[in-house]
Amino acid sequence: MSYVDETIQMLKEKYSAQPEFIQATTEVLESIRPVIEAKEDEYKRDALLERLVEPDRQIIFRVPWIDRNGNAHVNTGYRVQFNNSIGPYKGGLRLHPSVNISIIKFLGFEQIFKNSLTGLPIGGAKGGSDFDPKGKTDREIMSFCKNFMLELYKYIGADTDVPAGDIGTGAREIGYMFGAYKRIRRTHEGVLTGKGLAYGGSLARTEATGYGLLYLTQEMLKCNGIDISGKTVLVSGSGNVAIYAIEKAQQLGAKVVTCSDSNGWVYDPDGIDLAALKEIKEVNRQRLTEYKKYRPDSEYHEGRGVWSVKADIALPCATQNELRIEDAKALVANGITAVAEGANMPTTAEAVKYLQSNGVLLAPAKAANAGGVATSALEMSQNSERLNWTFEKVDSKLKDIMVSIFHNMSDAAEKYGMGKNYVAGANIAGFEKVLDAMVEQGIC
Ligand code: NDP
Ligand code: 2IT
Repeated sequence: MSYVDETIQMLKEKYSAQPEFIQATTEVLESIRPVIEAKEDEYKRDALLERLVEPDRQIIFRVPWIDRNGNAHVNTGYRVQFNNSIGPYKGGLRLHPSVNISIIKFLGFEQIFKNSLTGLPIGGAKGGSDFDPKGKTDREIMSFCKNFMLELYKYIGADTDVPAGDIGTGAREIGYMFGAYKRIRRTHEGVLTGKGLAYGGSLARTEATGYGLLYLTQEMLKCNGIDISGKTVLVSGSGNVAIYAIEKAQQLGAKVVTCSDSNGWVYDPDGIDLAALKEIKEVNRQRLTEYKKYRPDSEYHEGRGVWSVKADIALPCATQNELRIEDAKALVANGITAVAEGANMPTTAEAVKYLQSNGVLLAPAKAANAGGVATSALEMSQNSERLNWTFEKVDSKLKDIMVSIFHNMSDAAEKYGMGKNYVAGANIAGFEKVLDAMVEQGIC
């Protein structure tokens, strides 16, 4: 059995209770097979793959917090520091009731290669908690965030590990966590990104993941002879990534006709009203059922269904495994041209294969949504030099990074004879730099 297959089998046996982690590692290991096989004996002797798939450390802790009635609750906090070969650990914090160690490990593993693809010096990590922010008051969120940081602070720092936002963690939560960190450590440092502009945040970080997704999508389409302008786009989700993906898609002349939340989805044939969506989600923190009040001609449907609409481009921007085989079949039947992943691992392995084998251009998450963490790294640079860059400067660097990520993954796919398999291209291009760094630093 080859070294890659041995490693996949070991993971399946050892972590059989961690399906998302197995899904993410299997995909990457399958993709990097040709790179490993070129020096299989050496890598096996040095347990390179075992060192790659086992996090440097996994921190799991208790987070007590107090609700509006004075009652205490306990959630579980996580920080998985996966790999710091190319820079300090970097990755977001997810607050969602579904969070468990499998989800945090898959996200941390993906982050290693995503961060490498940005070309910036950042390692891979992820954290979060099974705390559910929905329906909580500001004070309850504050109580949770302060208590979360009361433990997390021991393990992070501007040159050690720099967390950021993810599902359920936005500017409000980062602010409360930063305040707690600063008070405990007595130091005002760039320990978190996605900070408010008043205390060290970067312009364009809020927009970065969604904008970056569209910059990469635009480049991918352009290189395949397609103009994004005039195209019809499906977006899922209605959070940070979805909202700014819709904004940039509209700026580029495309028409976005859907968005969703965990309860249902909106179809607006005239194009999503972004001002209404921002007011509902960013200002009022309401459900998408409100959208019809702003746009009486739109449709609201309970449950899933975004991928059943006919369009040219699909941008899954909600969560993992939200685009399944039956969705892939519906998209292909409706003539979809491209899928670009705003969320992390939103497409199941089966759906990825189906889309690719039907000629759909598929930009994988670790490339397509890398604009968020890339701009986080630009925030770290600004914090280090104690300067703030203009929106235009950050946005233009973001665009350059996304264009270069597209070409790196496309070139890697080409080099290994994989045509337009951008999934494999991104995995290989992201891995090569991590590989060099791990080999040069010896076994540790
Ligand atoms: P938000 O919390 O701002 O928004 C998440 C959106 O996805 C909401 O509309 C939410 O609906 C929906 N959603 C979340 N979980 C589920 C679920 N289990 N089933 C159905 N819908 C769900 O998060 P972000 O926009 O920041 O993150 C979205 C995705 O993008 C995630 O995969 C994240 O890891 C990824 N990402 C985020 C980056 C960032 O910078 N923020 C960077 C790179 C990737 P509801 O409100 O009903 O829960
Ligand atoms: O998945 C991701 O890349 C993020 N949630 C952003 C991480 C970051 O450090 O900005």
